[in-house]
Amino acid sequence: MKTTWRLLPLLALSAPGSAQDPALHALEVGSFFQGGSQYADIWGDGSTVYLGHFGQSVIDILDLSNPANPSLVASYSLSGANASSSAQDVKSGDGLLFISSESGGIDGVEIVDVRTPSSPTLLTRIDAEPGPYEFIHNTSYDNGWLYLCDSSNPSIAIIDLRTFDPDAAPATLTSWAYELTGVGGSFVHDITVANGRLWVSAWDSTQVFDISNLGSQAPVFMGQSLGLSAHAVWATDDGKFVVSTEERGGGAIRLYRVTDDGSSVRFVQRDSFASPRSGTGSTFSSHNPVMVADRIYVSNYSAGVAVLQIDRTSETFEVVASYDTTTLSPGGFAGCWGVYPKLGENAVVVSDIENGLHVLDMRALDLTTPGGRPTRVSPETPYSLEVSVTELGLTRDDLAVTLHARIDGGAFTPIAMVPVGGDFFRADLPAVPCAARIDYYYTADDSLGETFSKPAAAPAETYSTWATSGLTTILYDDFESDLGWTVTNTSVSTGAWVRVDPVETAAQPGEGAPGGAGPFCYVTAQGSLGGSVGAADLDGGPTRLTSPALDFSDGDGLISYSRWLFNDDVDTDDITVEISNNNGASWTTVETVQAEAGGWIQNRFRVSDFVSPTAQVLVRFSASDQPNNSVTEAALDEFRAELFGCPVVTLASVVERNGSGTNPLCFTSSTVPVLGSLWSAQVDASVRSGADGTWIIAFSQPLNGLQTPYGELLVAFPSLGGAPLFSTSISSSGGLDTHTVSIPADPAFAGFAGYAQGIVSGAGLTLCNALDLVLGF
Ligand SMILES: [Ca+2]
Ligand SMILES: [Ca+2]
Ligand SMILES: [Ca+2]
Ligand SMILES: [Ca+2]
Repeated sequence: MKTTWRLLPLLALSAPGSAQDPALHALEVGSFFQGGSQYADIWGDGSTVYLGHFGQSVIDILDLSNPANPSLVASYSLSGANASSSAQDVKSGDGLLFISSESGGIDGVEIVDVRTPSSPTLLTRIDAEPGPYEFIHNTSYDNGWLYLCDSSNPSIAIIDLRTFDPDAAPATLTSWAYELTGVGGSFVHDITVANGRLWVSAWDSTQVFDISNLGSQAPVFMGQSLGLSAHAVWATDDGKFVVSTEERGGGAIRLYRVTDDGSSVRFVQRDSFASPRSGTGSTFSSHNPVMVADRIYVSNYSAGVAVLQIDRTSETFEVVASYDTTTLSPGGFAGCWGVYPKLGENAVVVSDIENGLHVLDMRALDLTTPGGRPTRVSPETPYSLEVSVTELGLTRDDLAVTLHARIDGGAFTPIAMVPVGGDFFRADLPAVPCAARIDYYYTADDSLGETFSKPAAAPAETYSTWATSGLTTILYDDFESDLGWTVTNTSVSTGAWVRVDPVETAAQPGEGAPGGAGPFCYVTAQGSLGGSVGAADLDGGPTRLTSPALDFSDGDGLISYSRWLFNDDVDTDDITVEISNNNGASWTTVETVQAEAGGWIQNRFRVSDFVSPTAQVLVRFSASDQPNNSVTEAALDEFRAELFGCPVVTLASVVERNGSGTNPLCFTSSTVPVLGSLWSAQVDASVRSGADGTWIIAFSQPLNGLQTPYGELLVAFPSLGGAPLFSTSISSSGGLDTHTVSIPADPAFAGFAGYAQGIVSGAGLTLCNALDLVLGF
């Protein structure tokens, strides 16, 4: 059964028993299948597709001028020494087709002239035998250089084809310009070229060599990261991000950020994607990636093809499109073998072992936030956000780019974004009170009404920011020293949390999370140099790592950390993150992390979203391999607990005070002294016969209990310790006199206290009650 996202209701009616995932932003527009064959790798050039056969020495050459109707123009069969090989991997360039012919015994590469695709002609056989190149499983061709990797030896051969003339080609080639040996400890499975670097999947590691001066200088090793069945590798054009697929039970695709100083390359793993999390079309492994800009098209056997987009802000990736090519259930080498997206988003070609070529329309709108995303925004202030919406074959509707925001978990409000030039659109997040949380996401429609979101899984996933005028650190721990964390273990045979400068294994990071100054972090048992991946992983559990007490008695705040989970068989092993506000008497779950193949991922949350802030907040991290049947590694670094900086808002107030109660109540106010306002108060002259004036006097100190001939004095004259603040007077005719006082607009006066007393004069004085004032908002 084939279906698409546009037919989702039909799928829902007919889905029982199907093992095919619903499609996401993908529509099958064409296909090609001839019975009696199994298919393998796929490549393309212009409007030509090369489709390899698995277990046969045949390459189908198809014309894709009409993506809806791929037509077979030729089938090229290897002959002679390669006639019984498996022509399963294929690359092309400069009118040449490079066919790897891996089989048991006679192997090599054929260079085929495909300048006229309908009449492929053998030019040259690269005879890789005898010699170190027993099995050529893959090639890579770049700028006249052909790279061969040997899937039975840790070696790479590089052949100079810069002057190769298809009109005067040699029948055989038996020498190479460069030979790399000892590339990893087992064999080399795949190679790609980007940014002057050769990226190598050496099965036990992903390695990189400098090939920027290949004309005059042999490749130079620059760095590596350990892997577990590292199968295929691809780098972004700028060489800043690299993905590696691992072909094994639970095989995943890993994302690395790499730093390249020209002489060495350092890998930091930032994310991973294990395709079983995609749903019904789960698979035993990822397979082959191909990148276009920051989009990774990756085949995943029985889960079909997925497109992951790198988010450079968080250095993570997410699934933005997918198409399941098979109804087969998980179970080994079945389903989607390869994908080639470089013929255009409207004709992404995908090979499926059992059912051949699928042509997919994967045109899209590409939403990114190159300006970043704020951790915090100022309270009571709108915050301007920008999103970039790039057209990948579709036409953007400029009137349908929307920011969706909600405050403290309420309903999402759509806010229209306005174009501000280029592909950018802008809108303001709403002004919110201090300590509020804003969740938000973006959507953009194409001209036909299909909606694309960022994050892609919105609104189930959103971005968050918090309103605060500052953050005060309660605890920052990069684990370079012991700041009082405790470890407790239940049924742990190996793999208890330990704070170390970690030794890299294929499952455990070799250094702490990005951001810290030093290398230390917590891991589940230290690895040993050269040790096996399972020698010092977690067995049993949980092992629990609990923070020291975090004092949130001054209010709400944020907790953030970077965590790592590797679980080779993608079972229920996890890290559970919990928070307590009663010193550990009870716990509330913050997140449960599963199905990761490593990567430093940062999480940040607001304390009050889980518990009321107190002086006894604890956070704990529990990791398990339970039952003990997996290579499981957890790690923790860059822990931070921070208080919101919310200014105390002082409200203006007036409180009546009358000492011993002997004075008449003749001084009142119905307003409060708000900064920047006119405060008004009334003095009632009728309490004294013959009154001719009313007064208000105000000092910085109150006074109680001093009786005078005029009544009880309730404010402190300077001789009694107070400072004069203001006084007013009105000539009275004996009624109720209204006095007004201008209150400064300066916020520095917020909280300022004054003590005022009313007085009626006329042949003597009558002291009224006092009013105690606090200036404020
Ligand atoms: Ca650290
Ligand atoms: Ca370990
Ligand atoms: Ca284990
Ligand atoms: Ca397990």
